[in-house]
Amino acid sequence: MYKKSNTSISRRNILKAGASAALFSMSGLTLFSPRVNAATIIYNFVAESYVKTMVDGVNITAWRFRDLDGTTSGPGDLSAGIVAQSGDTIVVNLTNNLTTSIQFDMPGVLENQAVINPGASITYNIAAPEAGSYLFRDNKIAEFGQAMGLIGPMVILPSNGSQTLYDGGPAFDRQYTLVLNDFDDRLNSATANGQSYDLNNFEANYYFVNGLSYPNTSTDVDTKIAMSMGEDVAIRFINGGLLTHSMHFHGYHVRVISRDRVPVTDIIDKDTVVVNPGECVDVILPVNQLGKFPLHTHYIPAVTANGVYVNPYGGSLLILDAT
Ligand SMILES: [Cu+2]
Repeated sequence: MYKKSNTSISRRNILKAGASAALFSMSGLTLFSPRVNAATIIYNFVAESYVKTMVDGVNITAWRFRDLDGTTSGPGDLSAGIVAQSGDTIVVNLTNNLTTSIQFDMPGVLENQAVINPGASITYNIAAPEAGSYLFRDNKIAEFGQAMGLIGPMVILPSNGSQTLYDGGPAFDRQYTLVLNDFDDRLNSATANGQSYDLNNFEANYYFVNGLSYPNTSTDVDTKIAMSMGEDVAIRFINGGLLTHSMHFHGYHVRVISRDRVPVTDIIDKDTVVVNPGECVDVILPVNQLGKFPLHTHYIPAVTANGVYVNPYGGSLLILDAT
């Protein structure tokens, strides 16, 4: 993939996957209207088991957070996501519909919370923190819930309504949120069958951006990075998985603005950005040429789907499309 050219992404491949839902954008990430006054925003989430169809047609039992209100779903194939302004009050009503207990967790915001037993609900009143990108997840058995898919993004915009990555931070013309994670289908199968699985044996074979694998990443409006010449595009990488991904840009260089909301002071132009497990990395991509280029992890197994490489389908690879 390192030298892959845009011409190898065929029009046929791009079109055949069809259109996917765009609820994170539709719900307000890209359409977010800045407010002068703080608001209270209510999210009604469940944690549940479901069957997720992989890009190669294989069905896998997974876990997810799902927004019961539907219209406020997560980006791409993720079914829960939070968007608010700093200073808002975020109310999360979370019901655990799994048969095992969970522990809701937002690193840096909401930690060491009470366990939610099967069938139980807990309401969290969260003061929306400083602007930036955040991960929420299950932390009951560290990493296990994440490996099953219990993750979601939270995007906090500045309280002053400015279209910047943080208060006083760099402005952007449009923004995308890319949540990274990975499945080891043996772990999913064991869990579905009520068996335990040793995370030391975790070896992923399906890889996702916003819950999608290539080529479905290239037709989803939340996940395909559509850009216009001259824009500064903000990309928020949120790694909800167990693997480190070095996200590699073809065609462009980006500036790393912050890691876990800590501004990066020594900003240089890079074509590869490391995103560690649990980490949120915000970058700005200045669009200085037209064309279609891939953005993919340099952890090469992760551009496959159960060992199959890119054609006809793959993993954590998406398309940058500047028109
Ligand atoms: Cu490449």
